[in-house]
Amino acid sequence: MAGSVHLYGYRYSVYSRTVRLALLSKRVEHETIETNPFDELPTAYLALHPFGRVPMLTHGAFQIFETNSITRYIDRAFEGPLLQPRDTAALARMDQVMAVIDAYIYWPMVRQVSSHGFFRPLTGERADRAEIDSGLAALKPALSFLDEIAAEGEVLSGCEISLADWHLAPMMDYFVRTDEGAAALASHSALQRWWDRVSVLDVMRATDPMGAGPFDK
Ligand SMILES: N[C@@H](CCC(=O)N[C@@H](CS)C(=O)NCC(=O)O)C(=O)O
Repeated sequence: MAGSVHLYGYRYSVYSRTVRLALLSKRVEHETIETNPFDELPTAYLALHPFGRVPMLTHGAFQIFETNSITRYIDRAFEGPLLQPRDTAALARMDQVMAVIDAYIYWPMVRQVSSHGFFRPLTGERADRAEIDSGLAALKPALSFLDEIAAEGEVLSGCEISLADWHLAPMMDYFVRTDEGAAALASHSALQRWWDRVSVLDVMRATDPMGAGPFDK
C-alpha cells in the first residue's frame, strides 16, 4: 500500500497518542490533522468514522479506525522495529492486555480518575471526588492484573516494546499526574518498574500532550 499517511487525532486523546507512538516507533512520516471529537465533527469525517471518535488513520486510499486495528496495521504495513512479539504466548498476552485496557481500564483511569483529578482542576471545571473514588475502586483488579503481567515479563517488561506498551502508556501518563494515581502505581512494583523505563523514552517525550510542542511531528 503506497501513499501518504494522515492521522486524525486530538492532542489530549490517549488513543491518538497511542497511534502516534506506534508511528514514531516505526519512523513513519505522517501528518496529523487535529480533530476534536468533543466538538461537532465535519460530515466528511463522520462518513469515514460513523462513531465519531478519534483516532482514524488514512494511508493513501485506505482508511481505518479503532486504535488496536490501526496500530496492528501500522506494525504490519511499515518497516522498522516489530511491535508485536513473534512468540505466540507473548503475542497472546499483548492481545489480552490491549483488550483489558479497552474493556476495564480506559474509563476509570482516563475518564474518571484523570479527568476529575487532573484535567478538570487544570481547566477550572468542577471535579467530582466520587468519580475519582469510583475509578480508583474499579482499577484495583486492573492494576493487580497489569502488575502480574509486568512481573511475568512477556510484555510490559519495559525492555521489548510492543503495542501493549503504547496502548497503556498514554493512560498511565495522565493517571500518575494525580496523587492518587501515583500512589496506586507505586504500590505495584513491577508495573512501576515498567513505567520508570517507558516514561523516559524519547517517543514519550515527543508525544507529551502537555509538552511545549504542538500536536504535530
Ligand atoms: N474504541 C475506540 C475508542 C476511541 C475513543 O474513545 N477515543 C476518544 C478520545 S481518547 C474519543 O474520541 N472520545 C469522544 C467521545 O467520547 O465522544 C478506539 O479504540 O479507537
